[in-house]
Amino acid sequence: MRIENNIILAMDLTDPAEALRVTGQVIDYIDTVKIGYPLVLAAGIECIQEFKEELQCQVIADFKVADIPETNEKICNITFKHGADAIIVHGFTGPDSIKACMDAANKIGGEIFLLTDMSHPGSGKFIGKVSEEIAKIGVQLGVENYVAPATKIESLKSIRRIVGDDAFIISPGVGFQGGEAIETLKFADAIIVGRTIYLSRNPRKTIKDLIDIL
Ligand code: NUP
Repeated sequence: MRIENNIILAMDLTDPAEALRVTGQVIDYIDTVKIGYPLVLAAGIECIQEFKEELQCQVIADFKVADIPETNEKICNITFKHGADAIIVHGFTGPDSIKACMDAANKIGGEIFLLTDMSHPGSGKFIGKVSEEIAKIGVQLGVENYVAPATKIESLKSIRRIVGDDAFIISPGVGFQGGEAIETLKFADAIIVGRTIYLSRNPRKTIKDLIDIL
């Protein structure tokens, strides 16, 4: 996936009109928006198509898919049918569950991002302990895209080492969660930024200033 300016906006505002308005303010600078449960549960899954049509952007659905293979397949099919270009999938569920998402994506021409480790402090308790194994399973399955945390540079680095330079890594946790953009982009292909942009007084200036330092 090619991502303009290596920045993905995480749009987690829950007022649908506001979400569209604020995204519209920065869309000159980016072409990829990540939409997850906060907005989709508030606005309905049709918001994916609405964003794509109104803003001409790519949409990554952050549904952290984590079920049995048969259910994962259904979740992916519905998500892609509603216009998502890619979907984020948990890796801790194991290879069969991941594979079901890959198959669904391949059928429809969509992409999956495999979530290897998470950015919040509590992630050290469980997922952080198996993140390298998750990345290795991804490599064995032929997964091309990964999510790894900006708040844990050592984890991001080791995941990059495992998945290789040809893999595409996107990284959340820059800004509000403490991750640093320039350092993160040494190991990731794009950063995911939410509150720093959408809660800013001037989202357009904030994103332009961020791009200027990258
Ligand atoms: O490990 C993860 N950390 C994380 O923050 C995996 C994620 N998908 N996210 C998401 O990235 C989170 O749900 C939010 O949508 C975005 C980060 O937003 P912010 O902390 O920049 O506001």
